[in-house]
Amino acid sequence: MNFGYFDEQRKEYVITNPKTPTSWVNYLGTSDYCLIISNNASGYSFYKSPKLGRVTRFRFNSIPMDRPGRYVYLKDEKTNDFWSISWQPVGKPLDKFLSICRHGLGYTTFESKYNSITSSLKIFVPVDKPLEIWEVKIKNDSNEKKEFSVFTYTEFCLWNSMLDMMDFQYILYTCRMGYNKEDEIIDYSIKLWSPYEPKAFFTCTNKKIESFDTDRDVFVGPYNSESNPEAIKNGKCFGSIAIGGNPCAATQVKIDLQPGQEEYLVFLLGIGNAYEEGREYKKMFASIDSVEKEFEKVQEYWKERLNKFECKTQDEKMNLMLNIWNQYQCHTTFNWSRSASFIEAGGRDGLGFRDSSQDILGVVHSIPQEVRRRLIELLKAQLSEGYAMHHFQPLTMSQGKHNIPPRERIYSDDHLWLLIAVPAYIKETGDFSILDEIVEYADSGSASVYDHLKQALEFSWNNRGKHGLLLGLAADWNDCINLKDGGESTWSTQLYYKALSEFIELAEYIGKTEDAEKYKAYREEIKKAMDEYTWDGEWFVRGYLASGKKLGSKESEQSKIFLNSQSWAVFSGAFLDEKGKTAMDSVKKYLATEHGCVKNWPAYVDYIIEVGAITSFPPGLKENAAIFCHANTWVIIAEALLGRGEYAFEYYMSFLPANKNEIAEIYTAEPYVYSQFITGKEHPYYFGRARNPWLTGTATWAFTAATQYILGVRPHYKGLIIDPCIPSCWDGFEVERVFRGRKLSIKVSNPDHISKGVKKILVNGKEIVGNLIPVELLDEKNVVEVVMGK
Ligand code: IFM
Repeated sequence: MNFGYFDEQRKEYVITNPKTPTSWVNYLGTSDYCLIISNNASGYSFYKSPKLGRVTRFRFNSIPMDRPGRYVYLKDEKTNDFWSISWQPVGKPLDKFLSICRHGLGYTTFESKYNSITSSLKIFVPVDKPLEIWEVKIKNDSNEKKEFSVFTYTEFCLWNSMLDMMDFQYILYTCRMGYNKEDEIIDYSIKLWSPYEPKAFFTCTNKKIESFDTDRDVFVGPYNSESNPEAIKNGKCFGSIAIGGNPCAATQVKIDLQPGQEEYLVFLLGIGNAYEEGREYKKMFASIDSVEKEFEKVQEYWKERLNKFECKTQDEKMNLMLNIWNQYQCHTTFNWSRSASFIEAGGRDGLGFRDSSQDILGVVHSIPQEVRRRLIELLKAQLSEGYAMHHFQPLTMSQGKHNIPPRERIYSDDHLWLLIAVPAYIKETGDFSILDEIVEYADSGSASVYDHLKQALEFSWNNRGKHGLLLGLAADWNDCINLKDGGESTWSTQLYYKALSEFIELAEYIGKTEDAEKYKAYREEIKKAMDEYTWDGEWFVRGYLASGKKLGSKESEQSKIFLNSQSWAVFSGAFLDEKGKTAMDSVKKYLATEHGCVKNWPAYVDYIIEVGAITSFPPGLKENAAIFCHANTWVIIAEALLGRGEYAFEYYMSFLPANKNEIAEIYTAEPYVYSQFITGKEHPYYFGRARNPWLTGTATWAFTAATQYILGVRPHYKGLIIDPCIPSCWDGFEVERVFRGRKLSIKVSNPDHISKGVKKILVNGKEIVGNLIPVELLDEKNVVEVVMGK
C-alpha cells in the first residue's frame, strides 16, 4: 500500500493520502532559520539553535500525533462550516475532502478541495532571510458568491525549548506580546538570557487583518484543540494580548470570492520586531510577484546544490534517490547534524563530532567551501591530546564555553573520523592548503591541520588494550557498545587501520616520507594484533570485554556475530582477502534479510552490563539486532571492494527507501529519506518497520557507497578513479559530475556483462592508461567513455 508517489519531474514527493502511519516531514530553510513541517502542516521552527532559538512549539511524541503547526483555516461565513487547508487539524472526512501534500526541495505545499473551494498553502523559507512565508491561494469553483474568513494560527515557543517543555512555573511568566496597530503586525518578545535576545513577528502582507489573538488559551479555548478553536467558532478573534502565558499568532482576514474567482494571501512569520523588521518585510513581500521571486531563489539554491552529480542507471529508484532525495537528505544532515527532528527534540543541538565528520562525505562534491569551514570547526573541538569532544555547539564554543568531556566520556572513534573527512575533502577539491592552516585545540595550544591529524593517530596508539587492539572507551561508532575498563573494540581498530592508511597515502603524496614510514610501522603492529586476536574462524569478533571474554564470537552466549567487524575488516583494507570474503559470506548467511542486514545476531535478550546499552533494547529494535541502515552502507562498500557487484547492489536495494513506497504500511516512515533503523527479524511483530528518519549517517554513506563504490566514481588526490562494481546484467550507466570545477559526462558500457573491471577509458577521445583520470587531462567540459572488461 502506498500513501503517495515520487514526482520526478517536479522533484517532489506527493502525499495523496494524508493518513500516513507516521508524520512524513520536510526540512525548509538552509542556514539560520529552519522549519520542520509534516504532511499535515505540523512541526516547529527555530532560529540558529533548536535548543535556544525555538520559535514555534511542537508537542513531541504526543497524541494526536502531529501538533501543533502552522494552520490556515477557511470558514464559510454563510454556512459556518470550517476546515483547514492541510487535512489536519480540522480533519474533514476524506471522502469529501481532497488533500494533497507536496514535499519539494526547500518548500512544502498543501492543496485541498472541499465544497467547491480549491485552496493551497505553500510554505518556504527564503535562502537569506530569517522568516517563513505562507502563500495561500483560494479559488471559488462554485456558481455562487462566497464569503470567507481565513484564520491563521501558530503557537510560539518560549525560545528556550527545554524550559518551555519543563519549567512552567517560571517560563510561563516571561512573554510580552503586543500588536503594532498601524502596520497590523503581531509582536512577540520575551526577555531571556539567550544569546539572541529573541523577538518575532507575524503578519499578513496584502490584506487587512480583521481580528487577532496572541494568547493561545484565548484563541483555542480551554476545552478545545487546534481542531476547533474558540475564535473560529466565534467567527472572530478576541484581540487577546498575552502578557505571560502561552503566546501565539492568530489572525483573521476576510475575503469575498465571485464564482471562478481566485485570491491570494501572504503571511509572514519572522525574526525581528513588529516595528522594524516586521514592517520592512511586510512591505518587501506585499505582492505575489515578490514572493514568487523569493521562491525562485530557493529553487535556484537547490538546483545549484544538486546539479553537481547526476546519474542514469537501469534502476529508476536508484536514480531518484541519488539525484534528488539522497542528496537533499545529505544537505539536511550536514546542516542540522542530529539536533532537530520530530524525534530529536532539540535539547542537544550543535554538532556531534563523529556524525558531522561523516556528514561531509555526502556534500563535499557540492559545497566544498562550506565543508572546509565545517572541518575547521570540528578541528577546534579536538583536544591537544588528540581525542575530540563527542558533542559541541560552535555558537557557544566561540563564546569560550567548552564542554570538555571527562575521561570516562572519551569515545574511541570520534577523532579518527577526521582521518576520513579531511582526506575526502582534499581528494575532492585538491585543496592541500587546508593542511597548513593553524587551528587551536579545544583545551590549549594550536597546531596545523596536518598535525591535528597526527595527534588523532597518536591518541589511539596510546590507548590500546591487552591484545593491542584499540580500547573501546565510552563507546565506539556504536554508541551502545560500552567496553569500558580495558575492553577493546575490533571495529575501532579497523577504523584505525583505515585512518592510518589514509594518513600514509596523504603523507606519501605530499612527500612527508618520514611520517609515512612511522605510521606504516604503527599499521603493521596493528595488523599483527588483528591477525592474532580478531579472527574467529568464520568471521571477526567485535572485540574483547573487560573480563577478557570475546564479544561477537562463536563462543559468545548471546550475539555471536556483528555486522560492523565484518564489513570494516574489508573496508579498512586490512582483509581484502579470503578471510574478508568468508566474513562477508557469514554476513549473508546470518545477518542478511530482505530489508537489509541486522547489526548483530542473535539479538541480546538479557542485559549484560559489560557489553553496554545495546543489551537494553528488545530484540530487533534500534541498536540490538535491528537493521541499522548506517551500518548497511558499509556492507555495500565491502562487497564492492571484493568485486561482488550482485551482492553490493542487492544490499543497496534491500533498504533503499524508495523501494518501500509500495509497502509503506509496513515500513511506515517516509519512503523518500533514509531512516536510522528498520526493525529486525527477531522482533515479534514489526519486522520491516522503519524508525528515526532524516538525521542519520545513512544518508551520507548511502550516497558514498552508491556513487563511489557501486558506480565507482571516486575522487583521488591525482584525479578521478573510475572503478564500478555493478550487477553483471547492467549494460552500463551514465554519470554527470563536477570535479574540481570541471564537468565530466561519463558513459560506462558493460559489453561483457561483468561486475567489475575497466578495460578502456577514453577522455575526450584519447585513451588513458589505467582507471584514474588525471586532473591535468581535464578541460572545462569532458566526455569520458569507459568500457568495462577484463
Ligand atoms: O554512530 C552512532 C551515531 O553517532 C548516533 N546514532 C547511533 C549511531 C550508532 O550507535
